[in-house]
Amino acid sequence: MRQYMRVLLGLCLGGALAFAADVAWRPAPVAHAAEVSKNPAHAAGAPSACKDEDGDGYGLGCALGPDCNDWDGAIHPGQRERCNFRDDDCDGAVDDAPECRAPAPDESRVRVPTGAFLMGSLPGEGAADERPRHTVAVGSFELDRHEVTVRRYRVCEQAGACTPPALRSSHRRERYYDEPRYLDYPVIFVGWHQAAAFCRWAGGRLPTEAQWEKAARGPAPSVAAFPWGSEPADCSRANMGGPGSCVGDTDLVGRRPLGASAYGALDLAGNVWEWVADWYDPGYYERSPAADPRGPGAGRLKVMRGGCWQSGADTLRVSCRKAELPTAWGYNVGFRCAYPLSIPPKGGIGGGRS
Ligand SMILES: [Ca+2]
Ligand SMILES: [Ca+2]
Ligand SMILES: [Ca+2]
Ligand SMILES: [Ca+2]
Repeated sequence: MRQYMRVLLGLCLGGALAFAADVAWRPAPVAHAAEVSKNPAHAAGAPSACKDEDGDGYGLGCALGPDCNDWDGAIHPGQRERCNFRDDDCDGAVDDAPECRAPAPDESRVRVPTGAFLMGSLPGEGAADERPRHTVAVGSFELDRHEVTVRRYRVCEQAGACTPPALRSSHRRERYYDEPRYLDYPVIFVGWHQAAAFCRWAGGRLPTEAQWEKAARGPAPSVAAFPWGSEPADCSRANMGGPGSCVGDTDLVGRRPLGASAYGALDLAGNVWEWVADWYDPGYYERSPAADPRGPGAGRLKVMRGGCWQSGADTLRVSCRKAELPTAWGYNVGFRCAYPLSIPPKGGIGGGRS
């Protein structure tokens, strides 16, 4: 399993390996085609073996039908939906029973005050490009509380300031970008330049790596591994993957208040990877400025942060770095924006929790 995750996700690896890993996750249509062709039910003449890893009767080629989570026998089609931040009945929607209510997402921002934080990882933690751990001073800024949603991105597109996503589906949903029920889900299939264009239109810019990691880690002396602290990652805090997979796709932004960072930002870990402004340099922390670093002046790969709905806990750590070509896009990649401080904060805008 660990090998599988490494190949698929590029677990906090250096640039070259992470780039190689990108091939496995970037093109959704190819991934779909591969899944379909592996399913004996769709392959004429193939033997009809039932591959049911968790023994609930559902799986590839099984008479009852496919399983959306073959690690967990309590999750399968026909199961009753429970309020557990997972898709128990495999209909592609999480906690969709009427009694499972999620907070209504909004376009509010959190405020991250001026101050130092501890960026990166100690020897023995994470990947080499996360080291050394170093103190970074970051000036105040605001950050979108949520990942940029389909709803917000569509307004930008309609205004003529954004170009459409490369694909209008999601990993498991044929219709996504044009489907009203997913308006408050994160926009996906957008490259770095599209993300940057949206943030300019919205009056901000992509956060720097340091801004993103500070918003996730909180002020010094915090060294917590996750935005919510040091408690283990699970579906109540992050839409994650691996054996504890929650959704197997994107989810409503802000569904998991327990995953809030010290400043109140949600879904920094999991759901979708988030483009940040910086070029990638695996050795940057050795020589980066101590105040408001903005990354190398040039490069080939851009950084993304936070892991996604496919990621295991190691990749959800706040210090994990992933690098991709700026032209890359994926069913698991989105972004959020940073803004200069609005003075004074008004209405629902600008109200950080701390
Ligand atoms: Ca199964
Ligand atoms: Ca199952
Ligand atoms: Ca559920
Ligand atoms: Ca469901």
